[in-house]
Amino acid sequence: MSKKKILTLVFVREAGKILLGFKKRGFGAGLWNGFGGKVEEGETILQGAKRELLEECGLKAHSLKSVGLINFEFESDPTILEVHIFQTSDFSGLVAESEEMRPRWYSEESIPFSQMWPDDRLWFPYMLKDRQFEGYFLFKGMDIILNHWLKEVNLL
Ligand code: 6U4
Ligand code: NA
Ligand code: NA
Repeated sequence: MSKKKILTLVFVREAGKILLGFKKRGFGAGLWNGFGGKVEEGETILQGAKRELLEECGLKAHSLKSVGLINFEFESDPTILEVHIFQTSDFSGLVAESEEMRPRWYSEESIPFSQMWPDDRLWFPYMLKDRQFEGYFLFKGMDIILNHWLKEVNLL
């Protein structure tokens, strides 16, 4: 039996720029990514996504658009990570560093893929074109993709 962990990942975009956070600790430390984490008991996926965004970078999203849904599996680990990816340009607040993340705006033309999860360079093109996708990645360690698929779909 494989267990599932439900996770969120939120990208804030404005005027050709995208907000990324440098993860300072925990899973994926040392990499740039969107903001997110585990959905907690008693909250919806959207509530979890908004909560993590606020906790990690100080911004309040008023609405979120679904971008993608990826299942990640790691060789020799039965846990599947189900990551729900969103984007928003509908937010308020001031960007603030947190214990977990050091935020920074990047131009969409200079996204630091060499310091991000290796799957990101494969699916970011969908997100940047406002297309929705579903996918699956099987990792060996944190660096090697053994298998994957990605396809464009319509999410709610
Ligand atoms: P704790 O420390 O337990 O509070 P929490 O913030 O709940 O952690 P965290 O930070 O471990 O959760 O969540 C992992 C984050 O990394 C989620 O936003 C999903 C994201 N993530 C995991 N694997 C990824 C991958 N291969 N590519 C990617 N993002 C990934 O782009
Ligand atoms: Na997190
Ligand atoms: Na969390």
